[in-house]
Amino acid sequence: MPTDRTACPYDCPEGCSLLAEVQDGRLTAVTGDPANPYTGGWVCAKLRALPQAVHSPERILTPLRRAGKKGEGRFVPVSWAEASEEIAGRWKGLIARYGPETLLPYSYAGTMGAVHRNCGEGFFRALGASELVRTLCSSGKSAGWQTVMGNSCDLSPWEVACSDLVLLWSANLPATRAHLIPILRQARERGARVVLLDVYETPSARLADETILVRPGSDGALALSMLQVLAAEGYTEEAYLAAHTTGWQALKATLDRWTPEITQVVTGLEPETVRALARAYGRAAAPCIVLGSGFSRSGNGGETTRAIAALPAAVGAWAKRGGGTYGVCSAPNLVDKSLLKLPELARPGVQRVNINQLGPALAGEGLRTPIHALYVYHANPAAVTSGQNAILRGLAREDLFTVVHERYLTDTARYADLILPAPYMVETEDLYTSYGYRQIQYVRPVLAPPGEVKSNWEVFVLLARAMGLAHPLFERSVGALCRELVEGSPWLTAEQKDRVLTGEPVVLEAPFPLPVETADGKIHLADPAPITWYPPHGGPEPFRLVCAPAVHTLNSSFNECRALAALRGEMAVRMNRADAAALGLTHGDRAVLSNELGEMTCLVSLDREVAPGVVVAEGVYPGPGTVNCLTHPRLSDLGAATTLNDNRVSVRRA
Ligand SMILES: Nc1nc2c(c(=O)[nH]1)N[C@H]1C(S)=C(S)[C@@H](COP(=O)(O)OP(=O)(O)OC[C@H]3O[C@@H](n4cnc5c(=O)[nH]c(N)nc54)[C@H](O)[C@@H]3O)O[C@H]1N2
Ligand SMILES: Nc1nc2c(c(=O)[nH]1)N[C@H]1C(S)=C(S)[C@@H](COP(=O)(O)OP(=O)(O)OC[C@H]3O[C@@H](n4cnc5c(=O)[nH]c(N)nc54)[C@H](O)[C@@H]3O)O[C@H]1N2
Ligand SMILES: [Mo]
Repeated sequence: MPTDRTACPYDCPEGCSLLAEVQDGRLTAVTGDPANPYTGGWVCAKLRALPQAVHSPERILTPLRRAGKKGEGRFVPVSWAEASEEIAGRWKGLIARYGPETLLPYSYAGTMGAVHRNCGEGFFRALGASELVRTLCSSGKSAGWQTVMGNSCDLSPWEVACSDLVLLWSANLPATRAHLIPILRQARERGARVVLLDVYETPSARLADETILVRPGSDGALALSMLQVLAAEGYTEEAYLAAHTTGWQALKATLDRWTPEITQVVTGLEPETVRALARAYGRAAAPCIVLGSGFSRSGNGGETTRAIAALPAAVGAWAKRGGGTYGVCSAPNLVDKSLLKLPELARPGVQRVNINQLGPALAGEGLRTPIHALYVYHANPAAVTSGQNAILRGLAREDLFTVVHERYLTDTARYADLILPAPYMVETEDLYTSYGYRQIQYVRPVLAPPGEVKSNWEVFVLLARAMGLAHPLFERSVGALCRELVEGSPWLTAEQKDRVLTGEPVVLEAPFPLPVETADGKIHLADPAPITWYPPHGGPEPFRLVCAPAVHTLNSSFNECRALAALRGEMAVRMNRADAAALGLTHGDRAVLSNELGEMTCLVSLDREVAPGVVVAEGVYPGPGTVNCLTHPRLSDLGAATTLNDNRVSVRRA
């Protein structure tokens, strides 16, 4: 069967290269492209189900205008000409009345393609719209890393095979990093020990020799305790610290505050467990921390990342093959996207709205200019963003003109005044760079878009004309933009650029040892102040709610796929068995989770061990009353990031 090259566009560190099998104009199968040495021939269940999503009868194929109440989901087809005239007319009227800041774009990562993900930023900057601060995912982790490591990259995933002690820290490989599993097996075959540090026994426990269940939000205290033991027992590499770090003496002077006995009240861990972990870390030849992001979505997520980032420096792990961290910043920006984002057009002092605070923004809280027009593209805030009830109230506002560019009727699209039909990646041209390793791939469409579907780029070109925007960006083609991005890359050789432009996936090796990319070339352990720990946001309710990724969906993507939804099953929370027993709950019962923001009813699952006092909700389900009705729009300490794992709830029988 003939196949065409394509690539996974989803927001996942794996960045898989794919082969698409097309028969009579239909996508019939998606497999892994062996030309990518990391992701090879294996592909996840989500992508195997892609043909079903692409050819689903539920797809939106024409522009639609709302015909019922907001949220009701009744729409009638209109032409692109009518839709674009209406958008331009409404926007021009609102801009004349309130100024351009009344227009708020809302996008995140439905597609990771360089052109389709980023071109809207240039478009809205050219209009002078409110700026969206896009910190929905792991910006707390990035900001904490940045203070210690600057722009340094960490390991490529295959280098984990050289480690002799792997800590899977807040990372669930079967859900989010499946191609690391065979690499971890290689490491174990060579004698490596693997320890999982999570708040519940995820499927990654099967890959580990030991599982340590930590209290959410306590990881920074745990890391500082490990540093205390390493320093007190002589496991630190003083020569490495002296040559490659600043601030070690200042940090060391604080460590007596963080003995395993003192931090036990925070971590809930036996001091001997922490001591044994620290000693194993100190004795390992090349310890590697595979760092996920769940822990960082907390009020103290940035500072916690600083504490974890200090560990490899303390033992000189970066100087050893396989030592260090994987999962924080595993690829530099291989291409410069300013071509699409047009940062030079950003108006000084323009109104900024944090992506996590859409609910408050739509209620006008803290804004100079009220938002009267919202344009949502490749994002589904009614499902994925904290503060769901406030968002739904905002979206229901009669004086808000909402346009949603989508593939099917998401929770957000239900509230649109106009819906514009969007493509799957097999119908578009784009350039993909993975954030989990150094990979770049240029992709051409393998199918014609169905109906009247238009890509993000095509819509912005159309709207630029309708709005009278004369910027030269919108005169170009996607192919020309991809070519310019590739040709401008300082990371690729001329030969690699040619290979990229023919559609081959190109994977780059990282240098060893990795350069420390800070202004002074040093790792900073006490800048601006020694690394510390402080409590997460918390709240009065007895349980801490943690949101974890589901294996069969990706955020709210793939909710459109019936087969995957069936595999994932009904909405449920996992909890600690003793906690459940104390509430009279058994496996399969229904419970109500509540706090001051909202209420959610779902199944209780007791099939996996969960740290005491924790409830875990995997996945993002459709509909109101889902988990983000319980999560606050509060921001993290560093990076103004989501704190969706830092919320308290009460639990009772339904
Ligand atoms: N199948 C699937 N794949 C995905 C996604 C998905 O939803 N499903 N999401 C995609 C996206 S957008 C991203 S950002 C990436 C990464 O997605 P992430 O959500 O960052 O997932 P992980 O890196 O696996 O880390 C999550 C783990 O952190 C744990 N955790 C939560 N709080 C704490 C804590 O305080 N301490 C500790 N030690 N652990 C904690 C959770 O229990 C969970 O097992 O994956 C991408 N890939
Ligand atoms: N409770 C809870 N909340 C979460 C998470 C969680 O695990 N649990 N995960 C968090 C994380 S890590 C992240 S990164 C965010 C993700 O938040 P989002 O980036 O909003 O991700 P998705 O839910 O995947 O929604 C993306 C939407 O884009 C659409 N789309 C895809 N491609 C295109 C395209 O080319 N054009 C257009 N116009 N639309 C397209 C898809 O159909 C889909 O509806 O959610 C966060 N929220
Ligand atoms: Mo994410």
